[in-house]
Amino acid sequence: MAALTLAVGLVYYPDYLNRTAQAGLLAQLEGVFRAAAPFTPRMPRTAKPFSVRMTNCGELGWVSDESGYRYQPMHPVTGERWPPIPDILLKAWAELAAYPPPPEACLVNLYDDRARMGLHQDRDEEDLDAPVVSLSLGNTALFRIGGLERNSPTRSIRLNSGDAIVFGGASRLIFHGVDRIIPDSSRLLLDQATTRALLPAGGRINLTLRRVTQSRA
Ligand SMILES: O=C(O)CCC(=O)C(=O)O
Ligand SMILES: [Mn+2]
Repeated sequence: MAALTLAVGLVYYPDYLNRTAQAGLLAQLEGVFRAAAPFTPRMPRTAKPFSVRMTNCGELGWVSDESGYRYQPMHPVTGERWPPIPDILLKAWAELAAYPPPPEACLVNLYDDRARMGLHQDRDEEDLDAPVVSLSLGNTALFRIGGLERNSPTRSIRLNSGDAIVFGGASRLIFHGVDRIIPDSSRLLLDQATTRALLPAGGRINLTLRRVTQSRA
């Protein structure tokens, strides 16, 4: 498995999942979408809708609305508990996180080709010793990576279908975001569109695994 260290604690795994594993993961994600339909989060205070749609699996899910950002055990629209995290994702955490407590939350971000995500830090978790493990499926994202300050210098990399990236240690709180999605850069979601009606027929899916509560005394 190729691993490129981009900064201390920031490791990029190109082609972490091969095409067969990506299709297997999509099959498992279809069950997640059936149990927890994607919703449109809103910005705290302003209630402006995100361009990204989301759902979650795991004991806790990340949500955002007028009351703020938070983790909660239930879907904000249906009030149901989130479905379990698919095996392929638990295995990715076991292989890539080097952190024995299992992930509690997997945020599923759905990007259409016009969606983006502004520069931000992942800092709603209590356990900042655990890394964040992120996987990409579908169209390529131009992913911006900064430093620990909002105005630190940034660079961008392409996250392609099957790639993984891990933010841990000294890079756990780096600023990052998605500048844009490159249309028609992957066939993965198009190819399964006829057989898996619940999945998006294009765009990009990002899976972000996190430990939320403190797992060490
Ligand atoms: O879509 C991505 O690659 C990043 C998602 C992200 O940073 C987040 O959900 O916090
Ligand atoms: Mn993030």
